[in-house]
Amino acid sequence: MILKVFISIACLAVLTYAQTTNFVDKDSKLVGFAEPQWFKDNIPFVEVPDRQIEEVFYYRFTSHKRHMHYSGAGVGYTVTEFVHKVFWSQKFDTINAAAGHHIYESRWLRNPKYTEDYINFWSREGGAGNQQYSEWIANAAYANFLVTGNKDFILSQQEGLVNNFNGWNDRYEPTLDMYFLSPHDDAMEHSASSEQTDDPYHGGLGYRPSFNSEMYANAIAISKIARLNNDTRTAEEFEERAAKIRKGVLDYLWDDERTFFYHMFRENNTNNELLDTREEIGLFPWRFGVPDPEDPKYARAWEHLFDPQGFNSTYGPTTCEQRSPWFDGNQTAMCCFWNGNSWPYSTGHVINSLAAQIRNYGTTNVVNINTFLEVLHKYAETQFKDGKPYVAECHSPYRKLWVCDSRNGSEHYAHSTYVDNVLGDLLGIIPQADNTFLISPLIPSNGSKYNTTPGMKIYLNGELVGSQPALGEMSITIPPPIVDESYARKKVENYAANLNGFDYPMPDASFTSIHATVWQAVDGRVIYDHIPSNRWTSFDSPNDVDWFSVDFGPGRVKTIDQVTIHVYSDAALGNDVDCPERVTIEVLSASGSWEQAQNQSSTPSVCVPSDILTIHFDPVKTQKVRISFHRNVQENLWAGMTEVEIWAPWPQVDEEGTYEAEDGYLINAAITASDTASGGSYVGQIEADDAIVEFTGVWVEEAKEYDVQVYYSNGVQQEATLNLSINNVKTQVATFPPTINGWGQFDQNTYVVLRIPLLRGNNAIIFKHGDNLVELDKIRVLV
Ligand SMILES: [Ca+2]
Ligand SMILES: [Ca+2]
Repeated sequence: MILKVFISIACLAVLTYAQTTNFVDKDSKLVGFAEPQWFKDNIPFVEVPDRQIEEVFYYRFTSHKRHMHYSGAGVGYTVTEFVHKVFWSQKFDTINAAAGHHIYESRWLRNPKYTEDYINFWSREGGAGNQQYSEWIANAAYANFLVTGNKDFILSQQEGLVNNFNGWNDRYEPTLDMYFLSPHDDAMEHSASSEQTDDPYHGGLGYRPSFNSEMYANAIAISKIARLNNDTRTAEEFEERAAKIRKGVLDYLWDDERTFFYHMFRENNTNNELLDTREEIGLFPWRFGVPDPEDPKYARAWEHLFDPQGFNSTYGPTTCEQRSPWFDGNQTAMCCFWNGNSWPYSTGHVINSLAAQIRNYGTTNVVNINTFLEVLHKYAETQFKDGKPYVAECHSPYRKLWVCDSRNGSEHYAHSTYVDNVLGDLLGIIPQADNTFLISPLIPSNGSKYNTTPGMKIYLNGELVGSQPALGEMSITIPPPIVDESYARKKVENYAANLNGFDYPMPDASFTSIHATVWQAVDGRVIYDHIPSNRWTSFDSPNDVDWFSVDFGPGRVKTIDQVTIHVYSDAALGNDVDCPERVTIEVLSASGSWEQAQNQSSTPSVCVPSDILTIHFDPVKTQKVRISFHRNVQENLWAGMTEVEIWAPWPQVDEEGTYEAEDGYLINAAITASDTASGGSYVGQIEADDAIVEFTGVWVEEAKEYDVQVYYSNGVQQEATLNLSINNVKTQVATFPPTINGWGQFDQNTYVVLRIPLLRGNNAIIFKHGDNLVELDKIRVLV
């Protein structure tokens, strides 16, 4: 194979929509894709002779996109695991179990906002969700920095990442220098290490090679970030912590006789005996650099990956070795058996580890480029269903069958790495902290393509900048990253999104099909599939024109100039929803009547099914927007959309540093109109114990303490308090004396000043219910 690397495409270190070098016919790779332009704007394009590896590569960007979840103005994007909310998910429907996988996949997208919003979420807003399951978020955040080169951003995340790390302190055993948790909390319910306990679903507490390697990697990442921050004290502290964890794993979890890393029970195990079964998690440590490269004994573990009695099966590694009495290769339960099934979550890790073995430890009698390709190919081949690329929760090791594959639930499941296996492992793009581009492909040296001489060539923005006759490691100097300093600052946000499914922004429609809901059109998810379903449609409506409206909230008037519709169509499937004939926008005027928005035009001019339709109009101030869908009556088709977005400047305030309470993320608190309130409304009824008013996206350039004015009312002659959480890092209690004007009344002189430590970038200031009642109008950060 001749390898050409197209730097402007492959090296996303350049945070700009730079000139690109095009060898790949992009359109041919995107046939049948919804929103093809998004992929052209965001993904690297590759060609791989292995058809399945390539098909799954492009598919996995579509599956990732389905799970990119716009979570609210000021928050931006998070990533979900399931296509719909599940009861055990945490804030903004997130689950941290695969957050590391999500970031490793997402780091290859050209627009850095998606990944940086998500990292910022975990480091400042995730809260208790950060310790719901084992995680390698700090490691992944640093890996993202290596791709983007955005140093300011990663430095700003240090305190939050340290806070997350310390959130695990109560699960650290100092006599062993290792962390413990149950298999369940390591994302593995029924498994060889849990079936042997009194609680086969969760399993007992234990020391696991997976989680401890992840915590080692998190500590290393924090130490590297601290070094970049010139914070020697933190760097040394985390280097020391990392060294201890690593020693713990090597001293206690490795078995010289059985040549593998094992789970070790914490309870009733005075002799520190290791599990009787090899589990796939024992192959995770290599990708995180835990085994000692000087000691050849560790490489023997790889023999078990290729052993038919070990992990080797038709559709990828089994979750535990097949010779184990706990192994079950014929599991048919839809959920939660990790004692046999092939599991993308683990396979992605194992392929990362296999590539790390070849690059950092060396080839062995069983590990080489050819066996690496076999394992990667098998992983790609596994990700098909009915002849099309597909991923769900778990796959049979022997049969062409997705075992855990719930309808309208685990389709396109976002719980694993694959894109990173292709770009980072197979093609060997190894992002560097400095301005070099390092590539070290794991590709056999044969084949021909591109009408050129054999070997490896690197093109940078159209120019040949590196060439060598054979495949192998190659490094070139690249220009420094062009980082838009203000990029991550929230300047334009979507005012329509409401992932809670209640209160404001509130959707409504003149008619809604029984197969759809209005809420799914504002839930931040863009999913064009028939199943999983995520849409509003007017299917079966008796009307020729149906409207869909979005109400920002009582008194909450915003200046807007566009509406973006993600057009749903199932006409190609023989169903009856397709592009409307025409879409018009009306806005609610100050006098309460509906008026046409002025000078409406659409991009594109003609609606394209399963794509974006944007309606532009003259800027107008309104509290409520109505979209009229003129359906295609002639062909008897109805209208539909998977999402509507109203992007507009954010925040809309007169003074720099001001954020309206009604613009925040609210739980059990009510937006209320008031003539005296800033922005036309305030937030009251902060009464329930779980009530929160979160000011999102509060931007400061510099990490330090700020005076923050909080404009409020307290209508009774009694002091009130609210409990503050600042970025989930710091907490304090704020006291609000009675106000003279009474409830719902505000003025420029009635505020308290809080001294609040803020971090560089987007901050989350969360007010929670305290004693008595307070109504909040706005805050102003004095810069
Ligand atoms: Ca949606
Ligand atoms: Ca207000």
